[in-house]
Amino acid sequence: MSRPRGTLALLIHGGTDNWSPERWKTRFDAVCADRPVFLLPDETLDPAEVRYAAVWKPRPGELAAFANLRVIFNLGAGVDALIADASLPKLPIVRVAVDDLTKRMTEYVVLHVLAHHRQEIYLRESQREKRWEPKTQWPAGAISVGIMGLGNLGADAAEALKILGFKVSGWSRSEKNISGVSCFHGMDGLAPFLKKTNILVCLLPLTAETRHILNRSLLSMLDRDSPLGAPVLINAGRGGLQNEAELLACLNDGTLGAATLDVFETEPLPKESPFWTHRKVLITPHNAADTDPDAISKYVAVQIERHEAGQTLQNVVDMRRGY
Ligand code: NDP
Ligand code: OXD
Repeated sequence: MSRPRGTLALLIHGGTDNWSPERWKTRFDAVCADRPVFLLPDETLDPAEVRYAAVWKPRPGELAAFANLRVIFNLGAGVDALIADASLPKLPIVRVAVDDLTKRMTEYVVLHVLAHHRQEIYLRESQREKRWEPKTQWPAGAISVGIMGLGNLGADAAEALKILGFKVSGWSRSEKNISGVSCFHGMDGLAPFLKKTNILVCLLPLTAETRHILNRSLLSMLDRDSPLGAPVLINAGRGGLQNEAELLACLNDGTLGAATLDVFETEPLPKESPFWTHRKVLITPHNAADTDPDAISKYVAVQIERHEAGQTLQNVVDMRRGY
């Protein structure tokens, strides 16, 4: 006799193209074979039937309605929005850790490190003003890139930057050993890490410990002694990691030479934000690494199969650490 296949409910509140709930439903129907999959809201669904929920930014209280829920699948890597819900059932939360997402983020990090290294802001301005005035170029080996967060995303980006010839270092909570990368960890390791960093890439999760970590005091510690002159910030982690008033002041007074920002405290970034028109800032609309429904629905389906076969779930969030 075949095992009963637990019902999967999809709660997706995205608003952007890749978060189209119908697109996710189509993908989950394809990979969950004979498992019932419901896209909520759906009045035909008895909440007591639901064993699994795959979610993106569910509304506070929404998940508490499923009395027999077993596992929550967050459809992205960052769980900050999900775990902010005080009524969240105390169940395992599985987050996304898939090669597809990792490689997309590495593309983004490489693109923006190279953009700053190869003086793209200056060159685009020159083009607009029809100025043929090249500045001296320097080799990648003259620049130290420091990555905050050496998890799935940070470690992969570090490997790619290393291959391009940058000096690469990284900072994490626990000790790491990555060949060719200078690894620092913990609060004691933060200042020495910053002191050797010219381009700071932030790929940290947003937690109680990391909120507003990108502030004036931290940015002032970055190394200015490189051909870039003033250091550069690339933040593709979460907007809550940056103190935006201090970041803006650092850009205005030269503490920072430039920044690439993919994430903001308020998203979409309000039209009146000074970051939109700042000449030292490159902005992307929180799409450094798109969450791909094909890759991620397959990942969730495999995790559910593992769970039903009595195996351990992978990439379960540690609620004490908050990521
Ligand atoms: P991981 O959990 O794999 O890695 C997180 C890293 O941050 C780990 O190295 C961890 O250290 C480190 N870290 C966490 N807290 C601290 C701390 N207090 N001090 C020092 N280091 C700390 O996450 P991912 O790499 O998968 O993702 C990182 C973040 O990227 C996500 O949480 C999300 O916010 C963001 N993201 C953004 C996207 C975008 O499009 N902009 C897309 C996808 C993700 P340790 O290794 O010791 O645990
Ligand atoms: C994520 C994101 O956390 O897309 O996966 O931001």
